[in-house]
Amino acid sequence: MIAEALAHSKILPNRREFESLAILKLLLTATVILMAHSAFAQSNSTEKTRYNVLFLAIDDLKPELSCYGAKYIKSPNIDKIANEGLIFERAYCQQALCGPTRASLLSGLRPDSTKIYDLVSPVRKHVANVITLPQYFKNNGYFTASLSKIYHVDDAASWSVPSWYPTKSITGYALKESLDNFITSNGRRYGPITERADVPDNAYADGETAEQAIKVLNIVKDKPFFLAVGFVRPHLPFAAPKKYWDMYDDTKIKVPENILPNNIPSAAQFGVGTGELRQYAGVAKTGKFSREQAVDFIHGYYACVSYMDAQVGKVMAELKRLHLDKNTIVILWGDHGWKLGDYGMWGKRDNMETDVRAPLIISAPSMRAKGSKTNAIVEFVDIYPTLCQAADLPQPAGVQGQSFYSLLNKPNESFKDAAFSQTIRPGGVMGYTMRTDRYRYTQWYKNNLPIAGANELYDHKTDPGEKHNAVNDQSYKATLASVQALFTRYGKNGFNLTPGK
Ligand SMILES: [Ca+2]
Repeated sequence: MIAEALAHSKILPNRREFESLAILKLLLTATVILMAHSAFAQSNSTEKTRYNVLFLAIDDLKPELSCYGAKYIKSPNIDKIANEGLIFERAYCQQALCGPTRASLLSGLRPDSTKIYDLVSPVRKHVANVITLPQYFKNNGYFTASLSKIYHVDDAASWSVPSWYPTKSITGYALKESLDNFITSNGRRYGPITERADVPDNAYADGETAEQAIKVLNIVKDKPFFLAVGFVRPHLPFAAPKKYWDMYDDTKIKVPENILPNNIPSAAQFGVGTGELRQYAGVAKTGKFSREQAVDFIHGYYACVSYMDAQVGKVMAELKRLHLDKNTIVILWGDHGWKLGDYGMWGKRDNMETDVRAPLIISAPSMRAKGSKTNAIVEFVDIYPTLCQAADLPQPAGVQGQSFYSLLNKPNESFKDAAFSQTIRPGGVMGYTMRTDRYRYTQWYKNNLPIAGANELYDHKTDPGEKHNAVNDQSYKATLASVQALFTRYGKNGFNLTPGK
């Protein structure tokens, strides 16, 4: 039965298949886990006590949470993890899109090494023998399991048992009128952009996922585990139970200024990610959104954040009830940022702070900086070696990040002098961006050659919102030269080297 289930896990779902998988109920049933875990327990009975990892992956969560200073957001459960852990104020993903950012984080390789820039390629497409983060834990005697969306395209070799998916579609709705309102766009079916149904939490995927995580914790509690739990809200559509919508008052929601950065190069195709939101039923394909619509979108996003936060809370409560909080490293990360009306845009895929800066919180039993924040620049590619060190495993070979474990004890130390991200555009165009302590510098390339004049410089000291591209300003001439020198030092292809001290 285990073999049969494992055979199923070789299915590598793309985004569309992901939903089909859910429908097929490719469930990691309690029985399967129990059998696999029992066999595992016998073979590891002499293991010393080790730290578990609870790996919470949140889809499209931007760092707009109460613990990040956005006091109007109701995120008490994530705030609680932050109170017992460390908030990374300046954590950067390597590409602001689900597939590439997850493939990069989980492999410890930058996008130019995984060569995964899209939503359909499995992590091993170009690096067949890569040892992924969960696989490394598995190889070191851990029981590893994946619930809901962890990879964008799953990787069976990462897990001790087949991945589990909720029966409710990750893009699902609870109301019949929503299901009756589907439209077809680009060959895919899209429902309404928001839904506020008076339904219990488990009427949507994330509620089901929390329930499954609780079941799994009870099964694996006695042995070292790496449990990856993915929550799919606040990713579109903004569908969440009504009670979470009721936590926010429309009249108090602020809509960001609808102003594009000036002098942005055309190669950037700025805001192209808004196309995702425009696919949903009832959303205009072009033009500006009314203030009323913008408020509705933001309200929906906030409701989804609070709904997801409540599910995180259920899993954390069970971890505590089982006394596993004493020996479990908890990491919560959003896979990239999101423009929630920033610049009048909606979505991801740009090379801006709004897109590549993402939430990252780590709570480890042995850390000293509990309840702190760090301004150190860290990259998602660093998470793999960091978790290995936190769990007292040998440093993995071949990863392109470096462990920032020391920040968990000394959050005021500096770490890297720059973080690097990239984003792809059609026609062989790729933009690389570098964030230093004060500046963001971006250079666009076509077929690996720099596009003349297609670069950007933002000064966070005077322009934290990245509204003014100062690359042609005479007053920034010297700054530009020094920032470009650093960029050149790492090199366009130097993104595959480990930057830092
Ligand atoms: Ca995402």
